[in-house]
Amino acid sequence: MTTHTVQPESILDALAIELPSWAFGNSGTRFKVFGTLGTPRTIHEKIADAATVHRLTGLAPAVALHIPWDLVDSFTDLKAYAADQGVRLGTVNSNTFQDDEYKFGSLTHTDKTVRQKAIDHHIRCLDIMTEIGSQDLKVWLADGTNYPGQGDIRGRQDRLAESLAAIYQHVGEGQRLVLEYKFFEPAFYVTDVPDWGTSYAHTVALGDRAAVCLDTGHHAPGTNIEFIVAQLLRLGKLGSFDFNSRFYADDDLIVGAADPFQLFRILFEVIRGGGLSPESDLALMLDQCHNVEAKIPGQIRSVLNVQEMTLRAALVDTAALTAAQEAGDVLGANGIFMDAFYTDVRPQLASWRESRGLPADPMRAFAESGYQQQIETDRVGGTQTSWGA
Ligand code: PSV
Ligand code: MN
Ligand code: MN
Repeated sequence: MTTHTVQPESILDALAIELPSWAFGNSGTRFKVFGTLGTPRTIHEKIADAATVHRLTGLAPAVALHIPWDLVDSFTDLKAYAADQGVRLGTVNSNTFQDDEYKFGSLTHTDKTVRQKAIDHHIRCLDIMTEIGSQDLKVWLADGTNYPGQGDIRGRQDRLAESLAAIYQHVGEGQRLVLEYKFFEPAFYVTDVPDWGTSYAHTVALGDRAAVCLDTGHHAPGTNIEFIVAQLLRLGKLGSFDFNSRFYADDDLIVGAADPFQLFRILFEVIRGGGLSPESDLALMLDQCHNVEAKIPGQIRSVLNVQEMTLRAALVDTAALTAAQEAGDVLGANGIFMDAFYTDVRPQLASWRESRGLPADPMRAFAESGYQQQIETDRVGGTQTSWGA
């Protein structure tokens, strides 16, 4: 049995959380998308906002792109722009859910021309990744059906496997395809990649350059997510996380807001399974939208929540825990676990920040920086970006 124990300080130094470009754009529900003063009009402005989060927290060195939302003429120039801002370009998210042709599916579609269009889109994303030096192609599919009998469940899996294999041939050295699952929405009956088992089966069939992406908001209520984390890490197939939190469905709220204890339990298994050790290539990312709250502080709060629960999880006395578990001391073991969860690490994190030249209180530092007022003055005219555009 391999148990990974870590020094809390080294974990803090290693923690890096990618920010999604779309978190800085407007977002909402099907009822309303509210515009906000200062919202980025371009990917450059999104990157500038993401870099601000990193400058104040030291936690967010990369920005994930969504193609075609973040398409530019020159990705080489965009890479240089990001570097100037102090961040790098990270995961590339594909998008096969917005074109009319995809009404009945993309990689699973019965029409070969539609499947080929979706495959070609992913190959284009891989080319962009090569240009910007990005590791992960994240594939989330909206494919599925709404009514029993509407589609051939099995045939759709076969076509999915074939399409993924065609994309996988183009995954270069140092690159990975991470396949994200989600139990429902937009499809309400069958979703073609609904759960970790399906994602696991497809990524095992593809090979070593494919792994599972676990989005914390993509499970049925009551699902034990930390169990899935433990299992996928054991199997060497947990590629990446999309962090967010939810009360009901795929709410995309601030990670750790709805259930900090769940986040703690997940991060405990991440550490336990070696996901934060130096040799791990597990990628941590946020996948959130800020519909009513301020976006940049929303992202700052999110990465701080992940950091806080990571440190608490690292504080679990694993030697004492193992001893209690092996002695059958149920309440003792649970008590050791809970002691770490209830530890207030905020003063320790403030000192960690100060020792690295970061503001002790990043939320406050942002509020006092004048950045928000500046972007509200500067960003007039043009079209504000939003989820889906
Ligand atoms: C849709 O559910 C979704 O939120 C997935 O989680 C993707 O990661 C994200 O959109 C971006 O495509
Ligand atoms: Mn996601
Ligand atoms: Mn989602």
